[in-house]
Amino acid sequence: MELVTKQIGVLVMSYGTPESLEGIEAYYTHIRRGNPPSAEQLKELKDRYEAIVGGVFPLRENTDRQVEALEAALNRDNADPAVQFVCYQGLKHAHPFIEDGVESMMKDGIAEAVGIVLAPHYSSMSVGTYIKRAKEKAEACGIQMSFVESYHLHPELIDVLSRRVSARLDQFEEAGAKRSEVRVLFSAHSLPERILTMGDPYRDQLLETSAAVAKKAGVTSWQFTWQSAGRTAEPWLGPDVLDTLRELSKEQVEDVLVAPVGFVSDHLEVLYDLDIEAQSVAGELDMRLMRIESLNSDPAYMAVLSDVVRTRYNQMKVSQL
Ligand code: FEC
Repeated sequence: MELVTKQIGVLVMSYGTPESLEGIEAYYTHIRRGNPPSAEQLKELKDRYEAIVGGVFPLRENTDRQVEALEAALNRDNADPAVQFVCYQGLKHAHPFIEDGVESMMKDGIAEAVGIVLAPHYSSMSVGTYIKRAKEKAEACGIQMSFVESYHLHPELIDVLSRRVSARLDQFEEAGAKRSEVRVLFSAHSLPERILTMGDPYRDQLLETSAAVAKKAGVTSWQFTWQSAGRTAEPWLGPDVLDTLRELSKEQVEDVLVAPVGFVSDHLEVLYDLDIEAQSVAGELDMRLMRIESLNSDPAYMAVLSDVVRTRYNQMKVSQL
């Protein structure tokens, strides 16, 4: 058997979450670009974390599992026995930071790498900022790194999301609802409205994913809505999911399925903003609300990531010829 002659680094980037309740202040300060939150803001965020799972931070474990599963998938799918993929974690707002992941690569002697974010849609305010930081650090470390910018229409992503939607629609049917009368709400993290004047592809990519999933799952009654808008003075993209629920109630819609296609893990924005906050508004409106299961480390999602990383690596090799 041929020996591995080259290790390719894969920087797997994710949002990051605190390690404990005590770590929330530093985390929140980092999100706010070094400005500490007020006591009131801090308490409000702590309360949300405590509400989801008694102070446990599921995003950390989910990201750990995703990184491990991606490395296994990459090396299983890889046809070149001389190449081995090694994954490094790089978080946006927590340890190990993006820069730490790149530095670990350098210490391990990695010369070539691919970077990918655990978020399928590109915005200069989301994925773009991860890439900028990784690129700067990779240049300083002498690592040649190229990046996957988005994978929002990957056929296997559309496939696995549409299966998730269909599975929940089956449950609505079992509970006595008419499949065609369930309103499917595709959702994603809101961003400041100014991205629209910047020619940012974020909204269009999200609409494309939603339309493709709806088509594949045979859903005709759907719409897109935003969620989890930041608490800042400037306007954020809307309508927000809570307002959308109130509007749907006026239209006499009784059954709603939320598909947060902008997220790939169970974390605060799903487990609190949808499962607690939106669920409570739905309860007040006498609506039945369900959510599709998150992808987490589903092998189908790992296959999507493995495919786009290997494709990017092959393109990088070709450009070197
Ligand atoms: O479970 C967890 O611990 C972390 C959940 C979490 C995810 C997440 C994903 C995204 N965010 C995006 C943009 C922004 C912008 C601001 C902002 C603020 C917060 C705050 C918390 C938070 N985000 Fe987040 N985000 C998560 C958590 N996010 C907590 C601070 C309190 C609050 O506003 O709720 C505003 C920053 C500012 O103040 O200027 C902008 C985007 C995503 C999805 C893409 C990605 O994963 O990177 C975009 C998960």
